[in-house]
Amino acid sequence: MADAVHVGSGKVRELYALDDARLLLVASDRISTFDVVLPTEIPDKGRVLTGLSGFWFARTQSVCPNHLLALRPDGRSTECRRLRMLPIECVVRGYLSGSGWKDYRTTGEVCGHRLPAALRESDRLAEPIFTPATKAASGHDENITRTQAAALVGAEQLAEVERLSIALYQLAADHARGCGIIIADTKFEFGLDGGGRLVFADEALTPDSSRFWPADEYKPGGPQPSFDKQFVRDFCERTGWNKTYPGPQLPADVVAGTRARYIEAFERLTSMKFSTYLANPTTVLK
Ligand code: Q0N
Repeated sequence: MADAVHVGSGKVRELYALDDARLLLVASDRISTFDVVLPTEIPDKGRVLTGLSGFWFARTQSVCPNHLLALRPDGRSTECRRLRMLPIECVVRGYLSGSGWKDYRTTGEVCGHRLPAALRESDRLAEPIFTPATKAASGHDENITRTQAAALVGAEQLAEVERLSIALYQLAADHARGCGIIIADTKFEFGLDGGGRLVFADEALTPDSSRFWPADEYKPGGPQPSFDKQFVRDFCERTGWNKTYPGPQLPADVVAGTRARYIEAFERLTSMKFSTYLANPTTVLK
């Protein structure tokens, strides 16, 4: 890290340049809810998400090349290839939730996909749909149609990231379902390497980039509990917090319960003990 140059910040991650060709992505233990980063951290959250991303990158190589070069021994830092990122977020939805549900309710469509009438909140879709978004000036993601996305990246490029996104989602959602986790939706980012080839980048199918739901509690017709953040959300609702900065501090039992849920997601999906990952992060790549 001595000569890594800080080049960017997300809400809960930091990006450093190692050299012209490589970046270091560092996942913190910060947690956000209702779009606000809370003052209390969840110990090991960044390691869980880094390990899960590594797991999915290793298991989706046959679908799409990715940016991962190495996981560092700290378990929270990923060395990756430096790419030219596409200016769209590649969202795939297998279930109707969040902004997808909101848009469907008001227009009957999501990003130009006309859906059947009378769907309920959290219903499973007959087929997963590709629903791209852009980073709006506000920092908030804004859903766009595939026609608008094609204007940003080109029709050919868009068709290819749509095909890859759906294939990645289907592979992961099928695996997760066998582990008792519904991946309701997820957001992918792609970049281009020096040869103009598409590369799967950023984080891969983590609870921060996706909606994870416990399958045994799935009940369409309303919002679903979050696999990872539900204790935090419930606590925040109980405090009467108005969901603007700053957020409340979390009590120890909420921190411990939330940490346990992240680790449970890791262990269910990877079928590996989290302690094995901590002892040697590269084990998740095998
Ligand atoms: C990159 N972002 C958006 C970390 C995540 N492999 C790459 N090459 C070039 N640029 C990026 C990547 C990746 N991944 C991705 N920004 C730059 C998300 N960031 C926000 C800050 O924290």
